Amino acid sequence: MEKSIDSGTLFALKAADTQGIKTVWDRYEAQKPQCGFGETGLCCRNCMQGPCRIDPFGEGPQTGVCGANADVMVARWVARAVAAGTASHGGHAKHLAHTLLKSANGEAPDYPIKDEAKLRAVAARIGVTNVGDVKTLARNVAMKALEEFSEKESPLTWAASTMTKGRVDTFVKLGVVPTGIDSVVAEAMHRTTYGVDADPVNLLLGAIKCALADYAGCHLATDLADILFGTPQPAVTRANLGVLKKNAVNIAVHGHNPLLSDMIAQVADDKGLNDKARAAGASEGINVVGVCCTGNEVMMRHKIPLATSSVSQETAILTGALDAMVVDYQCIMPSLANVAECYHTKLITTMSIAKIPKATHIEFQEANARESAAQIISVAIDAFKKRDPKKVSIPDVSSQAIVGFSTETIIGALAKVNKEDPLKPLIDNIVSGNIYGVCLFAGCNTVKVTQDANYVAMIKELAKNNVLILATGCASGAFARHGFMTPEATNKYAGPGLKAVLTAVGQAAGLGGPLPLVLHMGSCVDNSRAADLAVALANKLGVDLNQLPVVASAPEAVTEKAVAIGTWAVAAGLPTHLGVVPPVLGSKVVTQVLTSTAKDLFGGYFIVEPDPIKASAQLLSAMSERRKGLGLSA
Ligand code: NFS
Repeated sequence: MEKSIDSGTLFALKAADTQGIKTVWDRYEAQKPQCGFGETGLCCRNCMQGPCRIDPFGEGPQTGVCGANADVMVARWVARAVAAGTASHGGHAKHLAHTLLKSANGEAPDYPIKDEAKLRAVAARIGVTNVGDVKTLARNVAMKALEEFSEKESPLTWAASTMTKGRVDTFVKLGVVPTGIDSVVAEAMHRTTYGVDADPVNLLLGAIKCALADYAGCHLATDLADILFGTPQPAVTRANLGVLKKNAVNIAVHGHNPLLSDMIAQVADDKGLNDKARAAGASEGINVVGVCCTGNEVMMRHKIPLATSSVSQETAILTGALDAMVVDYQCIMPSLANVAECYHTKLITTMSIAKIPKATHIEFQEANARESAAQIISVAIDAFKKRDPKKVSIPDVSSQAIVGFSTETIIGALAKVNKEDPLKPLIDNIVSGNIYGVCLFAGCNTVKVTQDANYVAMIKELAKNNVLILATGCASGAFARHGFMTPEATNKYAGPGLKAVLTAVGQAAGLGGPLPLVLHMGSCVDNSRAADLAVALANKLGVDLNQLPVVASAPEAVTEKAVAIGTWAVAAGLPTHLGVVPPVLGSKVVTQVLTSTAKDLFGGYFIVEPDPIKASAQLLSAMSERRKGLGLSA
């Protein structure tokens, strides 16, 4: 199997081979064959009477020591994975909420309220009406956000106020309404520990409840990031390793929270620091690049180019030209420290909960954010002085990427076509079939398949069939690196109906050509933006989400966060494709519930299909079914 179809990645991996540096692909080989019990979800380590395992072929014991059977083991894994994902997005959101509160209280002067209009819009939506001045309003919004984390009497505001009424009613009916983000995570841990919930279906409903808290956490993170850093607007930038510069101090921001990356991006413009970089021999000054989801955050708000993402994160260091990789939390492979050790690159950790041995730890202080950022950049400049020119080899590969299509931007662009009723052009084109449906691509890159191959195969197939493509997270990284976020891609790959719509909207919006084939909506938490767009469409049409020809796909899902997002997408009513098989096949009940029963309960369901062409066909047929249901041409 090829490791990747990305020429930047392959170029860097050659350097690794030549120098004998191990990467994620080597470590994956070393793990093979991976444990069959684990692969099917039939290994339990929840207590110390274990580990217990169940033979998927029906031989040997059919329960663990406590009596938990295959269904319980697998369902517990799903619930715990969702809980971990929810804790991650929730932690990210809470961090922003604390900072917003500090900002309002004058304790974080480097984080002013940047988008007052968004603050007011969010406040109105969540029912914060005792307005006062901006600081008071921000304080009240921050307090309300922080209340979301512990158990309340009422449903989570950030879920209830952003979903359709039909969804909320369904969640109430099925008993899956979350009332606190952290409290639901705790509940998921409780019900999955030794000797609590032993009903697989009940466990899965618990997982769905937790996933809905994850949705609220994602939405909160998006809202608060927009308030503090600005709602994204379209920006033209580039993606792939070629964005690293031989004559600059190259700093990669990697991880998730814009609290760190946005501040580094801001401070990197400082004249004094750039002079310092030039004095050190970097004639082009400081060059910040992004990796993974935080790369998406600064890409859409500061046009910071994206170096790489997810599975290929080590390649940024393998160019020999990266002076510092600055990380916060999530999706950061510990192996970065070993790769960095082979070069002059400083790996800088910044968060107390995410340290890596051999990395340099510089605790990031929100109260002195600019100072912390300047300190980090200075370390990178010092590292640059130790760069070995003989080891530098940057592939001359990068693609243009037009990014930053927040919901507000998309509706703004549509308003150029119809000022009074911006959603009407979109709806009219869905009705006419010019747009057959909408597919949101999300999630990661995995070492288990050829990197990017399925993304590229699927987008060609769907775009040809006039499916409007949205993307977030590392999915958007893949599309950006391969040139799919350009008007040229629209001209080349969109079916006639889709091309006509993207061209009309692009021209009305003053772009002088079509919108890019992929509308980049941001990071993983920004899947909430895609949900907002779908909710707006459903409300406008007077239907529920489970009736819309809207689907989601994670062709290369990896993380527990992806499990959480996929699960709330299903609960939100979307047919949701996974291109890698999750460890659930050991339980017939769980497999059946996730791929079939869920459809009866929520309308959404998982489609597991590794083959990209077959997967596209299944998504198209799911859209066709929805179109028929709405009485549209299928
Ligand atoms: Ni989301 Fe995947 Fe990580 Fe972002 Fe990328 S690996 S689940 S896409 S960076 S969170």
